[in-house]
Amino acid sequence: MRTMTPSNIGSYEERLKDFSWSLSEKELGYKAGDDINIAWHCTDRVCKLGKAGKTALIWEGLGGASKSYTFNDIRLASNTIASFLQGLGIRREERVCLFMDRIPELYLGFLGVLKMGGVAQPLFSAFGDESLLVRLENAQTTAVLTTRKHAGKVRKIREKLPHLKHVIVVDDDGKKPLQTGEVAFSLEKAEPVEDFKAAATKAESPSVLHYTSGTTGQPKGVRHVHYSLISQYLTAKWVLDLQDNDIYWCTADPGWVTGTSYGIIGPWSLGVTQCVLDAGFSAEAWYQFIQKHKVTVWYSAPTAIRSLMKAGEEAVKKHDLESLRHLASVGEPLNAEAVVWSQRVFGLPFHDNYWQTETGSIMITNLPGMKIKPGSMAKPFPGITAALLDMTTFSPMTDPGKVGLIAVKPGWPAMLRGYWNNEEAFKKKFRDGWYLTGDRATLDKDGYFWFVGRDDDVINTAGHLVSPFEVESALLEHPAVAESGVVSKPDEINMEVVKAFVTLKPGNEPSEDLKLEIMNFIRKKLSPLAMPQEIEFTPLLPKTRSGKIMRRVLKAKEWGQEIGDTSTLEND
Ligand code: 6R9
Repeated sequence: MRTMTPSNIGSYEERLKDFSWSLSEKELGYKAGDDINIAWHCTDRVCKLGKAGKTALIWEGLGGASKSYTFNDIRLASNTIASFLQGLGIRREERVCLFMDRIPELYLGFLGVLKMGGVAQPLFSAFGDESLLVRLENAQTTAVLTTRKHAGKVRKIREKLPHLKHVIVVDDDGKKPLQTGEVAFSLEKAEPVEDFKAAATKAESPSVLHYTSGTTGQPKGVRHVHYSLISQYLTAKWVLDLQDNDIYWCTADPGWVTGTSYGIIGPWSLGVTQCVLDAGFSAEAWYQFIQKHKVTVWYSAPTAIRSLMKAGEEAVKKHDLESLRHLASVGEPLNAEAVVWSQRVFGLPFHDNYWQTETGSIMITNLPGMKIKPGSMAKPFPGITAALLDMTTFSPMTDPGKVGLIAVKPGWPAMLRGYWNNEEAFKKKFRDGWYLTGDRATLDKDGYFWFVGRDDDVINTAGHLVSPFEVESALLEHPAVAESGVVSKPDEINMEVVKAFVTLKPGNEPSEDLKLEIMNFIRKKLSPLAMPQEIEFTPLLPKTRSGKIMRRVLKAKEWGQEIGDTSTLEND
């Protein structure tokens, strides 16, 4: 039997009443003007609070390799890495890229960079040399921390990167000589640095540089500062409900903002134990992992949840997942069907929450204790003023069901401070005192937000706006459908009509009959205007590395257009 603990947030309404971010500042022992260093907070401070011997990280790699670190271990490791980087002559605010698989050094290196005042630039290790080049060039990166497995890609582009002074290989085995400008570092062999004075960074000192998933246009470097901790700490505490005894698992790679804000900073600043599984997706392996480590809080994404649904209920039943007590999801709209499914098979709903690389922390969310309306993102986090703006006048509106632009009042601690080297793109994100997310939604009479689509994904058929999410969610309810991507295709009369790309669950074969059956099934759920004119079965949908369906790629095909930047495409 599951034991239910009272949630950290208690009552949402009560918290709204007198909310101030100073609550988070106080809990973190921070006052305006003080030094604030994320890495110090995640390690030294947690140790000072008496958790030095508590497990911080349980790591598992491919083939069963595993390691475990206490908070004192991660304090020492981040000291040692920080001191090594300083010793190389790397200075504060210089960009240091982390380019490796999800091995412990990625997490410890991230903290090490922040501790010495550098700007951490985590990138997906699966990136090819071209994708890497664009981002290192743009950020004028000084150093890259990598492994033997990925160093070859850095070598290929090294000559094109005059700013790149140091390539640090963290798992050198001495077998193959390193090249000029490359240096070996080993956490195991290095003398642990007991005392390292964390850089005296201030609230506005730069901390993390994340390149956006780039579902549209060129990837942009999103600049964050150390003060973001104030948001990340409290959202991790209230939305993820992280408590002292939790074993937390965030399935995101730190190449994606979810993997840093809530895969490093949030949980560790709270002194919570987290697990990392450095392996690709497999339902069996994931359930095994939860069972083995008795994971209590699980933060994942719709793409993974849909894959679990595809794998079926039998896989769930084979495992003891009773340790789970709270589930959350981010990255894409979470289909109502996925929430209903998770409630049925795990006995717990996934709590959807909405935010962006740019927002740095969770904005709109299903908080513990709040009524869940499956398919809705629910309400703004306390301290977040989110609204829907009219698409032509840009003034806030509350008419239930009317599609508007999701906007947020600037000023929350984790807000981006700019795009790297791209002031113009940054300016475009603001209008009439609002930060524009580039997404659209509707509000219902209870003030719940319902996601419609990204600005460029919404379909305009004969003047009617169709939400790709709504069509995709209807499709997902059909038992044969695993996933779908819905886009517009050109049409002489209606300008645009709806087309659905569909992948099938195992045991289903594409056929004209199945298409008809699916059409008839969704006809009952959708308005006639939202009905796809065409369904195309496809074995695979194009996705970003963070698991988002790249509708832009599907759409370009329909419109005979250039696909544009595909550096974040997962299956390239
Ligand atoms: C954290 C993250 C941001 C974009 C965002 C929106 C989509 C994220 C969502 C969601 C509907 C949710 N998105 N969460 N859409 N419901 N719960 O994902 O950052 O990679 O920058 O993506 O993802 O379109 O604008 P990022």
